[in-house]
Amino acid sequence: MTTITDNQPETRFDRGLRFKDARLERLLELVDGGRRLDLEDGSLLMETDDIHGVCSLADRVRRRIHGDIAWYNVNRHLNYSNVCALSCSFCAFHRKKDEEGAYEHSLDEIRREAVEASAAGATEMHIVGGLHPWLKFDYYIDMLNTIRDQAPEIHVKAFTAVEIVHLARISGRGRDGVDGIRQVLVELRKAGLGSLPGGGAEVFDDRVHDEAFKGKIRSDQWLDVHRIAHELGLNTNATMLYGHVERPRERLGHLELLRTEQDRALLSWAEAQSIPVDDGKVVLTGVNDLYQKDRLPRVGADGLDGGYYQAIIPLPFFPDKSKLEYLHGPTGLENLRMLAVTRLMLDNFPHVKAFWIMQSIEMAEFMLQNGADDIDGTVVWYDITKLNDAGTHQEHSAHDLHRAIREAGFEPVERDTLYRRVYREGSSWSVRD
Ligand code: V47
Repeated sequence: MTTITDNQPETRFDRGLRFKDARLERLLELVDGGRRLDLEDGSLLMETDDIHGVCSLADRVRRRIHGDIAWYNVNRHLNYSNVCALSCSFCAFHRKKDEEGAYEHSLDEIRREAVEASAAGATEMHIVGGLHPWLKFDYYIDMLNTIRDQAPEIHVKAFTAVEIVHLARISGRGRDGVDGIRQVLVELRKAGLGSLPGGGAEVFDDRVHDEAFKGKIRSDQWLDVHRIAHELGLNTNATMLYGHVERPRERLGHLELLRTEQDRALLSWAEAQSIPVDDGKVVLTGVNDLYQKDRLPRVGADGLDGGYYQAIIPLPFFPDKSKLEYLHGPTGLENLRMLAVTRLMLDNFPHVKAFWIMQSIEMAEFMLQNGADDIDGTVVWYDITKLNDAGTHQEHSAHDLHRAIREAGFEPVERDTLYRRVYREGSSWSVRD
């Protein structure tokens, strides 16, 4: 039994939690009662000195949903081109067409990448790039067809919302309208698109938009793309890029918008699956709740049964070589707090991912104990950010990921993109429900 001595600060050892900041006790009650935290609660989580308390709350929720499991996948990221019509001030990845270092992958290179990924037993290719001013829509369709021809077993998670809007424009399917977006998504899905990654969301706020990524789509269009993808049965992810010019309240506003969107997405999804809904909401209650056998969102021949956000990935800003290089970027503690706050505010997102490429593997391990349940995958190639002067080759083997997850005290579970368990013998694998 633990005893509290007189010279300790006011603390409570209630259900194993000890808070230096007694204001967090009210949040413990809310969290334990499955009640939603509001923006004021969020502000408290962002400002309290008791980061340990915030992390303990997040860990509690994470364990309720995922128990002692932590997820990873065997994947490959592919950044097909860094040529971009935009010049966002936070971004060090983009190049103009004739600038030194500009590149675009040919279809042959993409074919080779798919063959290698398949031989290595990858279950997913995560594909994103800049808004290339000259590549035609056919290039993107051919890219998907090529991958499907070479590696039909691989799930292609590709194109951020801003790329989808760009494709709607260049394909002539519609300038900015939702009809063009829908048509493009339908065509991409036919060619093999399996889901959308969460990139490009940055911070859903007009002030921040105009200061750090003017020219990019605003939040309404980003959310439109994901909403339409959900309506078409595709699952998607979401991100938040923090630690640059945004304020804590703007981060919370971003999370709140995502939470509202996910409420709506889950409700429509549950209705489409004939899943009974209590009190007009779908609640995450237990380990892998959305994926229980009788509730499994089966992916049919044309992938019609998804339709919600799977994971949120908080992304820490890397200032190096960007126009915002004068900023220092978030500290490790800020990253930890943001991850935990994300877990606590997004009570309707099944997964919170600590992307090891941007957090470091050591920090991702630590984050598993503080709200995260996923660390992304083997990655192999990554060009958008480079931690500690890494090159484009940034890889951890499945063995490394296992070790990291075990070190953090969790059981590693390999998943596919839709969070189904993967059973593997070497490079052969299958998913079972
Ligand atoms: O969209 C760009 C961000 C994102 C910088 O969906 C930067 O599973 C920090 O979205 N500093 C790409 N971030 C990464 C991404 C992602 C990663 C892992 C998994 C998933 C998923 C999605 O990186 C971009 C942008 O928001 N980014 N430049 C920078 N200087």
